[in-house]
Amino acid sequence: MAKAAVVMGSKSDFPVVKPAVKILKEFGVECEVRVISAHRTPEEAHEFASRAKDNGTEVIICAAGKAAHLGGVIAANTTLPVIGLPVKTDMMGGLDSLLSIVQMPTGIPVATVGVNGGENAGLLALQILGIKYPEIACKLADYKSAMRTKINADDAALQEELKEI
Ligand code: RP5
Repeated sequence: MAKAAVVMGSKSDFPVVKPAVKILKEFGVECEVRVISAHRTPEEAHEFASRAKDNGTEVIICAAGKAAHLGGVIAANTTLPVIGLPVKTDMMGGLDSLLSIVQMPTGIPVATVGVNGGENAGLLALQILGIKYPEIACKLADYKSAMRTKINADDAALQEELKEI
């Protein structure tokens, strides 16, 4: 069974993280979900990242806000792919989180999704897992096909509405 980890810097990040956990579970992925802070629990962050691969984890999502260093600290201590999920903030709308996560130094990449992009973080993790697990790749193809059907239906409905203007 595919295994992902989803880590957040604070329990207050959970509403943003939830869509990632939900879609990973919908696709049948085992999901370890933790609160670990780069700044407030640095030892736990180091230990978690160092052991993740040996624990069977294959991809890690890290959500954090403000001076959002969690993804970088986790990525510094593992060779697993790390996906950064910036959390919206009151002060800068999440631009602070986004830049803190995405602007990594050469050598320690963190693949970063948009601010509050929980579902996209989950989908990116699934796409990474889909390289190894054909059943996940197959479900992703179905997911895309459902999106296409919906957008085509929206377009058809819009064309009807436009006739009445
Ligand atoms: C970050 O600080 C967390 O990821 C969270 O987004 C932000 C605020 O944390 P709390 O003050 O709500 O615990 O480390």
